[in-house]
Amino acid sequence: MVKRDTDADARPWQQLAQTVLDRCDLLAACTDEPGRITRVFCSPAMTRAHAAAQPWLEQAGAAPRVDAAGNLRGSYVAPGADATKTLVIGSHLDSVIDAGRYDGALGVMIGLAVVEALQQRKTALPWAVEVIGFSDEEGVRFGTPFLGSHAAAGTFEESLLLRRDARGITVADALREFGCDPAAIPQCAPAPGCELVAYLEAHIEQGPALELAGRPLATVDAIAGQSRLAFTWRGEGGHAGTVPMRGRRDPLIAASRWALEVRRVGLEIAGLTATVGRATVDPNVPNCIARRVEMSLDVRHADDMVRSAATNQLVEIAEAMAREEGVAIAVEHHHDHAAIAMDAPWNARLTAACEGLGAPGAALTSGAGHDAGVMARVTPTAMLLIRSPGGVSHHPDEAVTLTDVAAAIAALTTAIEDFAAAS
Ligand code: HGY
Ligand code: MN
Ligand code: MN
Repeated sequence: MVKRDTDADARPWQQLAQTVLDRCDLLAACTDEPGRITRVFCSPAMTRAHAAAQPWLEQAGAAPRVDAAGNLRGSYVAPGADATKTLVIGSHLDSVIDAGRYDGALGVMIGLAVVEALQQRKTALPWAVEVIGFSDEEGVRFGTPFLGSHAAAGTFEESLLLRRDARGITVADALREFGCDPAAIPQCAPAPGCELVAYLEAHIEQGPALELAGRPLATVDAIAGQSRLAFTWRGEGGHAGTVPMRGRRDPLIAASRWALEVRRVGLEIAGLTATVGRATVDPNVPNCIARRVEMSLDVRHADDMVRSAATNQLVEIAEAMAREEGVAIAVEHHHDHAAIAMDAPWNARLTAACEGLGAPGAALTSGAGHDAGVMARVTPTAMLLIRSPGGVSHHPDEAVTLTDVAAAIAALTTAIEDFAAAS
């Protein structure tokens, strides 16, 4: 798609894109679960991913380091650039469980490719360009996402260090085991006198919109807000063969009735997504009535008021159904992230760059959360979404095309060059 007068102009972008895809394949092999891609915060697989990527950063003149929050960072300071000002381009290196190979990793590798392209083109850069592979965007291990980007943005709440994973390990201990010093997390943010000039993130769209529209790329006008909660129902349990059906206090029935309501509310409210993605049953054996059931809830909407009202409605429905079924219920609010708009001037630059590549089109609202949603609170931030063939993500079938990745590298490089020329 890199539309140029001659194919020769497209070749450098295609070569960079091929390297990006090859590197994503190598990172995919860095997994905590052989046979599928799972790479969580501060895990052995993350150590291996850092070991794989550090030489790539080194070769690009972007001195690699791992910061106190486990983020992999490489800063390229061009001759004559003011190192106190930094444009950051990146995404996350962690994954969900049984993930695809492009969610996160592609954006980090595209960031590195842009640094390489800027050097190949001998672009004069007035500021440093830093590539960041954030340590935890998905929140799989500790249930709270964006640990790495909150540290880089300076918005990390110390209480997060006390969060425990399924084995009872705290965030602080996980960082120490990973070789990081949690006490130094404040130093992940820009030092006094230093400035973040912008944050840019390339990311797969993770949905069907671009493929349906026949578009390779899109900017993002806003990232939808998201709420994550955990619901726990408790009942009496008992023997499946001796407890009469009438009068049972079965938490699995209460939870299952509620899950259907989650879908009903999600269908009724335009633009809302409401998802039960995880369910656990205790003791989870066929001849026992459930004693305890836990379900997750993920609610998203571009309008925070709508999201909050829908979340409250689903809590009230859960409580009412628990009373009807004679079981106890507890609700934990794990995470609330407000919707946030992307930077209009940067979107204009990226839109112009996409148009120059023959890839025009309106911005999309991102239902998926991103580290950009954290960075946008502290610096001008923009995203570039890349077509997801099949619209699949958080799934091994995640895909991208070489041509679209080449277009993304070209668009980001062009937009950065425009910004540098105007700086
Ligand atoms: O859940 C999300 O939106 C992102 O993939 N972490
Ligand atoms: Mn994801
Ligand atoms: Mn992602």
